[in-house]
Amino acid sequence: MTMTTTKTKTTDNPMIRTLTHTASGACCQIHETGATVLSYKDSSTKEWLFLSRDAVLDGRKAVRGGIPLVFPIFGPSPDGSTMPQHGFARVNKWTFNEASSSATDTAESASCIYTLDSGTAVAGRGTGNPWEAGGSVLASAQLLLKVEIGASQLKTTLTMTNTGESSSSGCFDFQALQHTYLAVDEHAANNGDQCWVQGLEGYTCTDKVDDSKTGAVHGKDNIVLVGEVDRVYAPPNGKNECKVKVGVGSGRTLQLAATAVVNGESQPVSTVVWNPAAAKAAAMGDFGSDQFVSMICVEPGLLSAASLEVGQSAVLEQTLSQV
Ligand code: TA6
Repeated sequence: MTMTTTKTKTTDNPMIRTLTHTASGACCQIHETGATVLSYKDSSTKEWLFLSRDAVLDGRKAVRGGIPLVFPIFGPSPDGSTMPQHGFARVNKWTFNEASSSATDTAESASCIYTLDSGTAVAGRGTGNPWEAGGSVLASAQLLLKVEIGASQLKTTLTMTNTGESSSSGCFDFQALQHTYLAVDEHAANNGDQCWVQGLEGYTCTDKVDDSKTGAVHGKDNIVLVGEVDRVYAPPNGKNECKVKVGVGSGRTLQLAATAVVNGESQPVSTVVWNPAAAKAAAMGDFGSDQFVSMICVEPGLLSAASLEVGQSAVLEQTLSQV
């Protein structure tokens, strides 16, 4: 692997690159599988992201932690399709863009770019869907992730472009989400005073653990983690941007802001809050069974119906910052 000009360097694992912001010392690590940001350490070397101690980092499966990218489906595939849960973006090797003109290292930030062309995706396309390799209806997209870091900010911008030839493939429907795993200090995920989500007032909840709570409109109270939590919060009409504060232990608070634009038009961003709790953590081979107390997933996504015509693009941008 040649040294690049983007202040990135490979680590012991050649699939992982380190991006450094020279001016502040902040740095992040990115795995080529799924262009998954594994780690972001701010200028004080504080780690903001959670990565399971049992995460698989040899490219065989999606990374359990960091910021896996979910595309073109969120959740299990619809009937008839065999595409794995959360789609193919996070399970394929993305290309680091060596010559990327945006690879910069200035006083404010450092950045780099990874890309994936759906036609080169060898995993996770499944059958019975427009992404099926050699299928009759072939959708094609270029995915581009720009990772930008500063002293105490991590921005991940996912751009999705319909690269189909109008003759061979047309419009496709999609969902996209940044499956962000935040680290929680002092094993405090189940301590509502230390770990919480604030800012989803007026959002409508879909509760995948307790269906009786589905449809409720969230009030002013903080969302806290009691047992397994797996909820999708859809914004009220007119509130497209996601902007939440997250308590991450030790009295620290992060802000997570996210926007979505499809073909130039702002779209509503839903927010997923997830913690597997003990039983589900133990059932996942790549999740340290006692580590559920050290993480909270807060995941901004474009989950309402969206589609791209040939040549159109969508952008899902997430910014994590210190409050
Ligand atoms: O984060 C929300 C969610 O959809 C949960 O339902 C849970 O399945 C989680 O994603 C992890 O999914 P994964 O396919 O990465 O094991």
